[in-house]
Amino acid sequence: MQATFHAIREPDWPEGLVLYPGLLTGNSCQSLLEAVEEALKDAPLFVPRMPGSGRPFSVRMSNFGPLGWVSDKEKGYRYEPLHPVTNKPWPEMPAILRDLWARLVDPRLPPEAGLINYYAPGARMGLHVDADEEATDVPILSVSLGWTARFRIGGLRRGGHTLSLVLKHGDVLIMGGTARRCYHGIDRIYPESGPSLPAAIGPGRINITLRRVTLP
Ligand code: MD6
Ligand code: FE
Repeated sequence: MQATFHAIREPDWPEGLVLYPGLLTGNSCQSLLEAVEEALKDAPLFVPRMPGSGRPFSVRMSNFGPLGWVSDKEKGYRYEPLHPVTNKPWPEMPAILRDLWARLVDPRLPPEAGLINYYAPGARMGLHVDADEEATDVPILSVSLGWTARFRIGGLRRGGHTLSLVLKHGDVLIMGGTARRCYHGIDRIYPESGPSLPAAIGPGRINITLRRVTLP
């Protein structure tokens, strides 16, 4: 797993933002994509919707772990123990993700949600802050797979200075400290810029974010 265990932090990045380029080897990425493919058989991708307007996200989602992030028109952003369509518990968190979290975030406080985002060609994600967790100070760990994305991150308020980062297949990004509370999103994904996802998923990008939701 640690082919290039090299943490990047830059002076102009928000404090607590750390990138590990290519931390997951090709084999780990392949096993993880197989685990995603298996999980999606049981917990298919759903279309999240904006609270109030009911406008669909362009990204489709599923989750690993005891809690999953969901959003719909009526009840908005929240964590739920059951899939919104199948009403079944989410698939178990793969060991590879639990191990990554134990190494990079906290070996004593396991992640409860592993949000799977699937970006088909053209999908993007608007600037947002992840604030639906009680454990607001625990870092979020993100893994990118498939096509490359341009990730944008700003400050604590909307409308300020932002910078962009390229996230590739096998990259791991940690958002802790100040970065945990910064606006961020995905501007775009670059077609054919990385390994193909399994045919059962489709072309594009998978991002998995591991989150601690409840306080111990
Ligand atoms: C994505 N990531 O990479 C979207 N959030 O597709 C996120 O929204 C994100 O990468 C919190 C922490 C890390 C992230
Ligand atoms: Fe986020």
